[in-house]
Amino acid sequence: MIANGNRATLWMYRCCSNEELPMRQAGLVLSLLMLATSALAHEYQSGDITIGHPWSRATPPGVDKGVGYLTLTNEGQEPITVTGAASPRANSVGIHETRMEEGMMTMAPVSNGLTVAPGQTVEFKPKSYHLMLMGLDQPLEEGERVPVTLVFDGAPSRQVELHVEGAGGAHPE
Ligand SMILES: [Cu+2]
Repeated sequence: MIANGNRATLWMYRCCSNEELPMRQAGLVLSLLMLATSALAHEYQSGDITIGHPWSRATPPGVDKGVGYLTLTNEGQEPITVTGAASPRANSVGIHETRMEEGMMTMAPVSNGLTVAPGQTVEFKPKSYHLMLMGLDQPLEEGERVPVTLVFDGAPSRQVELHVEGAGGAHPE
C-alpha cells in the first residue's frame, strides 16, 4: 500500500478474483447446496467462542489461494479477538475483509485481529470477512476437510475443519 502500489494492486486482484469469481456461478446451484450444506452443519467450541460451519470452496488449477468461511459467536462476558490462523495445507492464513469501494470490490488484510463483542456473532462469508489460505500445497478439492487452527485472544486456540464445497459453492446466508 505504501511504496509498492503496483504489486499491492496485483496481489489484491489475484486474491479477490479467487474469492469472487466462483460467485458468478453460485445462483444456479444455490438451492441444491442449501440442502447439501444443512446436512453438513458442524460447529466447534473453544472457551466462550463457538465456531460455526467452517467451509471453503474448491480451487481451480493453478490458483494457490483458497478461502475459509465460518461464524464466530461470543457466548461470554468479555470481548474475544481472533488474532490469526494457520493450516498445514497453506504457507500462511490471513484474516481478510472484502468490501465495495467506489464500485470496485477490494480486499485487505485485517490487522490486529477481529474482535467479537460479548453476545455478538461475526460472519466470515463471501464478500465480507474471510480467511485467506495463501500458498496452498495443492488445490482444495470438493469433499475434502482442511484443518485450520484459529488463534484467539480471550479463548484457547482451536483446530477446526473447513468442509470444501464445489467451486461454485455458496453457503446459505
Ligand atoms: Cu482475501
